[in-house]
Amino acid sequence: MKKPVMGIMGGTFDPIHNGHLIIAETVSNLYNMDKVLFIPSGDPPHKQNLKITEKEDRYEMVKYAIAGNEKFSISRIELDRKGKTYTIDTVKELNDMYPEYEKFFIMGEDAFRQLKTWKDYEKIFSYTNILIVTRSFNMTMDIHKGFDDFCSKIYVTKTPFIEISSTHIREKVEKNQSIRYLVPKEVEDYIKRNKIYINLENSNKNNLVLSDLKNKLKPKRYKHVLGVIEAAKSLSLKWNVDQEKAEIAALFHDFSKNMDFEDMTRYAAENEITFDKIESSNKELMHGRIARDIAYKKYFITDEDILNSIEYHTTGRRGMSKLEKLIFLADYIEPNRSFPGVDKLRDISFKNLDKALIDAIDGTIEHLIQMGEIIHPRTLEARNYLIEELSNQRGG
Ligand code: DGI
Ligand code: FE
Ligand code: FE
Repeated sequence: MKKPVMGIMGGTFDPIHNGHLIIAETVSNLYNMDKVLFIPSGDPPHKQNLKITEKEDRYEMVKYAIAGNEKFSISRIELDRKGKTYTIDTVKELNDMYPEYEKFFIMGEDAFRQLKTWKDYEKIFSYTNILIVTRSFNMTMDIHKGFDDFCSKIYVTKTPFIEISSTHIREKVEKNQSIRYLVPKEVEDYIKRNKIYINLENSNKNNLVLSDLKNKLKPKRYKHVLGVIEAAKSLSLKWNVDQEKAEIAALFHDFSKNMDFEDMTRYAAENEITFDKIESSNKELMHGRIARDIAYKKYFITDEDILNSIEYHTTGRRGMSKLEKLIFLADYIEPNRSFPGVDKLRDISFKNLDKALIDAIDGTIEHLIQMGEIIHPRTLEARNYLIEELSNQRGG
């Protein structure tokens, strides 16, 4: 009886695209494959220097891409392997798992030409055939050269020439261009939903704000804002807060920081912003409120929670939302801050949000006392409220 046939499609799949799927479908038909196994790579030794997307995201994208094709399936063997992953380990493991199958390890021509640099490449042939996919047979005339002992294990197949590359797709997403028809719809949705390949410096919407900020702020302050965005991003992941909201609030929080006192007073008058007596004599206590107004009026940010986080980032207030807390803290612990104790506070920020916030507010208050400054009641209310809450949590 004929052995069942299996194709092995390894790859980074960052992201998987229609080119991969068309190749898999083509060879699976040509070779009467019963199964094509997609194996997203773990930590590929050949791509050490490149930044690779979180493996679980790559796994999910492949899963979505192959759903609905009963011959296609996915394996975690490389993702779950500790340390570097080598193809030799993978094909050996597959041979143990599926001894009854005739196997074809599918690879592109360029990769095949590198094969001799792979770990134990000769042994690979004892576990599987290799199936080289190429755009044109002319280019592969000499492909067996140097592989005399393994000729019978090397197959070459022409597949449709589809010029789609993962790199190209990542660039398109970064530039906010469409990737429709390049990847399956479900993969496109996954990328959008999880904001994969969007890097803040490059994404269009925030880019506009950033370039405005760069003009308005002194270089050091601009750097601070980038730091707060970074800190807000990691805190939002840790504390399950909407990452996009956190980034936007961080982006705007010090928007008016380098305005001078007269401009702030004028802006407030023109925009019907009222300040209490303590605030109206201190530009530090005004910059958050004005930044809120600019974000709302000039950049159409309407989310109340984002706007409050911008407004109250300096003093805090009673009953702060999680996002407000997070922005206050991100401002305090961002990577460019270097006051004594900042590392300890960073540590606490990822363990106990309220505790970290109290410590940060205490730090501010101590600083204000030393400077002989007036403490705004909101700063005190924020602290008292948090302490009450924390003791209620402990008591209840
Ligand atoms: O804008 P940043 O420098 O990134 O940080 P921030 O907005 O938290 O603080 C700005 C300044 O405002 C800082 O020097 C501390 C000061 N500040 C914070 N709370 C109070 C305050 N100043 C007074 N007078 N009263 C407060 O309650
Ligand atoms: Fe500020
Ligand atoms: Fe700030």
